[in-house]
Amino acid sequence: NAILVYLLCVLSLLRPSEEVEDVLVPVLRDRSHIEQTLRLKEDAPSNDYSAALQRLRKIYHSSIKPLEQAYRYNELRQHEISDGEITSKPMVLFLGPWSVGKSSMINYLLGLQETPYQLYTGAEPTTSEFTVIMHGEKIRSVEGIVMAADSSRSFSPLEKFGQNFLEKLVGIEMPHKLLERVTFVDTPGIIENRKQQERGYPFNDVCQWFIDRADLIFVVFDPTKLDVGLELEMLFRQLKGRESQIRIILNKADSLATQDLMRVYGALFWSLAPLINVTEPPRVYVSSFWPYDYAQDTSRELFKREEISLLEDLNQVIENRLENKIAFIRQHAIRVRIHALLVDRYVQTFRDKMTFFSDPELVFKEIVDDPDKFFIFKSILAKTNVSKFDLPNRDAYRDFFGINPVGGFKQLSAQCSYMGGCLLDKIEKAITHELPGLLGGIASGKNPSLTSCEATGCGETPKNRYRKH
Ligand SMILES: Nc1nc2c(ncn2[C@@H]2O[C@H](COP(=O)(O)OP(=O)(O)OP(=O)(O)O)[C@@H](O)[C@H]2O)c(=O)[nH]1
Ligand SMILES: [Mg+2]
Repeated sequence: NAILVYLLCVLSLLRPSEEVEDVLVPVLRDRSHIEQTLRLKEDAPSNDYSAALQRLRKIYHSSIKPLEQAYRYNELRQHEISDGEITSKPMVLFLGPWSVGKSSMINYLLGLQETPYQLYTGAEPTTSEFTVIMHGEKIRSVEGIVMAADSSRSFSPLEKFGQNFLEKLVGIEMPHKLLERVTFVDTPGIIENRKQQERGYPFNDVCQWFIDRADLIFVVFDPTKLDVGLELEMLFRQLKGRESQIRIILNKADSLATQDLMRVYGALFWSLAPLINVTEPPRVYVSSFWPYDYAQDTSRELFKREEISLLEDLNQVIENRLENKIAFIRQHAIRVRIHALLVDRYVQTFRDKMTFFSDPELVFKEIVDDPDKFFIFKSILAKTNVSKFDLPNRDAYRDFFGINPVGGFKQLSAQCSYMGGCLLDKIEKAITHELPGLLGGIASGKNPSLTSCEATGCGETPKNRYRKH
């Protein structure tokens, strides 16, 4: 390799100087609107913000986690919330087919082009790693194994995808005003003819992990290759339920004439319509998100306006980060509560059916095989404030009790202590009073304090974590 590099250096020195001058240097576009729209000049998050985060952490540890542990919620959903996840910055995820311009877009947003730290880009599939670009005091790259081992980061749960995957995970830390507010995640582009096992790690599961946690998901397309294949279909299936986070980007719009662009826009909707199962069409941004000037004779004005709308969208996510986090924890608390109520019901039914002569295994098998016969799920629905859409899959409980025998659980009525009160009461108080109170505190610009649900007018069902404008 050293010889090759040496030869290349010698060759480049031998090239006539006129030839070097002939090379067209691409003109970089002005980036001032990025700083302006994202308000990067303003100060970093205030003390109030970190105080509210601390309060949120405290509510989680005192009111939600004890119930989560008592009923082993983590075994059902594999979603334990770490401190890193509570304090983490909003995450913006870039997905899409290969070579559509995902890495170029991140380079552009962060102004990394022509610097030694720019992400690799190229006309062939280039990004092969899940790359997390985050804030740090100095520029350095962090290996996946290190990121997963550090429990103060929100990426430690990724360890479960195996060592092969950790090899394909990298972090890049750098001091940057925008990264003080958000974290970007670049992903390897989807290649339609590649099978999952060829990657050596569960690509879809990893994508799902990031999709579940992202605050904003940019699905990027290239107008010259709009074919929808099995991989992309799979991706959209995974995006179900996160529709309000999805933004579709028709990138490289400057590579087509306006009329062609219109046709491609129509074709994009046509091919995506069967994949997105919502009544409201997703927001599509048509522009060219790269650092260089738009091609001649293209709709510059439109591209620029589209870009500013996208930046405003991103800014909304930054501004709403605390509200989103609280809503996320509250949604989690609602799920934990329902899980605890269900396990309690299973335990109760089991105890009622057991007689001195019955075989505990057979009795419980009958219950877990057909919970409807014993009105387990129905009785939970009859409780106030439980939506049927929040109920977990009943088959999941067969697996759950396979690992966690029913005899190991106490009933909810026994989960009380003289000093600490009852676990169920605590989580209900968090859902209806404490978390909405925190939200109310932010909304009115006051210091976060405890207010009641009536004062904030909150409902039981969590609102969209993020609303489109
Ligand atoms: N004309 C034009 N070309 C672009 C634009 N954005 C990116 N490109 C080019 O498209 C090619 C692919 O860009 P990348 O940023 O590497 O694409 P990617 O989506 O990260 O690709 P993978 O990492 O392979 O999935 C590069 O040659 C870029 O120079 C754009 O807005 N307009
Ligand atoms: Mg890339």
